[in-house]
Amino acid sequence: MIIESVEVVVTSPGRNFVTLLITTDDGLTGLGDATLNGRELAVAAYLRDHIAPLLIGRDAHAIEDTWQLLYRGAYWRRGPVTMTAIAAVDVALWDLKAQFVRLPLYQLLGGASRSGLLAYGHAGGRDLSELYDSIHRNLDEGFRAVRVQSGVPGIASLYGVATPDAAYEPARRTPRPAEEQWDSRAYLRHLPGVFEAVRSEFGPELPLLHDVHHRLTPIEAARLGRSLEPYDLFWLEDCTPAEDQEALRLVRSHTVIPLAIGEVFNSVHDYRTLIGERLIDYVRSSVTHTGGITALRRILDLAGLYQIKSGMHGPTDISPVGMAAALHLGLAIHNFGIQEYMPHAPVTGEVFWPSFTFAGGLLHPGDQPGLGVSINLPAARRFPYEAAYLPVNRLRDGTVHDW
Ligand code: KDG
Ligand code: MG
Repeated sequence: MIIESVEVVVTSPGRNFVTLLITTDDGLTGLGDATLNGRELAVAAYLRDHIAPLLIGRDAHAIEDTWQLLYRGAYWRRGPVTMTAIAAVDVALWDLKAQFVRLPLYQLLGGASRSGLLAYGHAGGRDLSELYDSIHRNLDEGFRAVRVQSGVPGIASLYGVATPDAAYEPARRTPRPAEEQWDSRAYLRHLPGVFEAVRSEFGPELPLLHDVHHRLTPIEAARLGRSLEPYDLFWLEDCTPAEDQEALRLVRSHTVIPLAIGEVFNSVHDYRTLIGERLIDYVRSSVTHTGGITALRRILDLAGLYQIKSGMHGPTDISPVGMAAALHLGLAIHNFGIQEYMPHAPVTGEVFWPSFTFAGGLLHPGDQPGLGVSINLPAARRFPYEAAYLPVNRLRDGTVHDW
């Protein structure tokens, strides 16, 4: 199975996506997701200019060798652009191999370890009434676990909080990043009351999650974790800036709330302290941003030795191709925890045709050969790239803060 052509497709049905297509002399085409939110064109150029020429003529079956060639061979290692590009190649090659043997990809990863993947949806509201409505909508859609994000009095716009009339999408198609506000003291005062109210409204069973989005100092995060303990959260996510692995030692020593981290990581080395010292409970990395199935499987195997589970990142900036890859891997591994699932806008379905399903709160990758996703290229051309940025945060005095 020799690689004959490599194409990078940048398309924007509802939001920007970068997709890699690798076609072989057998006439098979494998797909990989290369979408890096707000920095899409950097990965597209990396793939087109620096990786595609190296792939032509190579054996598409040589997945591990190709991964090592792209990782070690660049000399410059790691980083989100590089690792997203490598991930796209890796996933496209897994897709090809599975299509070649006419099996759904999860069969090549060891077969199914469960009948479906527990998914969590996103609920958010500016106040309790909007939040309750949003949680009810998630339950009506079939979710059996819900992430809860709330407005905070005095903060005008906040990560994860939508208005009821519009679907939430943090990357906005504006020439410059939108500015949001942050106030840790106001947030720390308000949030425990929100979870107290949600628990008493929805009862003890429903798994509830929360994303702090990297905004607190370690001691603030420790205090938040303690104050949320009575409400039995499934996890507290990204409570401190993720790259500071040692910060979690302090948080861990003060609270027993389960911790999840890693959506901005791109390498096993980002996790060595966190996993080795059991400072987290869930690995948030996606296949798309962490070097593909080959690399994320290594991280999750290491995590499994420490009873740490997967909690793969699954917002809309993971394309349907990236989501399918996550589901095949999640179905096969032993230490699956939960899968984030933020369904794409209906218009995204004009370009990407996935075969994964969501029923009874569980996702399943389906049983088509390969990843089970195809791309409609004429439709993709109808949605040209539009610049979009994630917001930035400022404190009340104008200081830039982690978003
Ligand atoms: O690209 C950034 C988003 O994917 C991120 O803000 C979403 O934090 C996120 C989550 O948990 O889904
Ligand atoms: Mg997050």
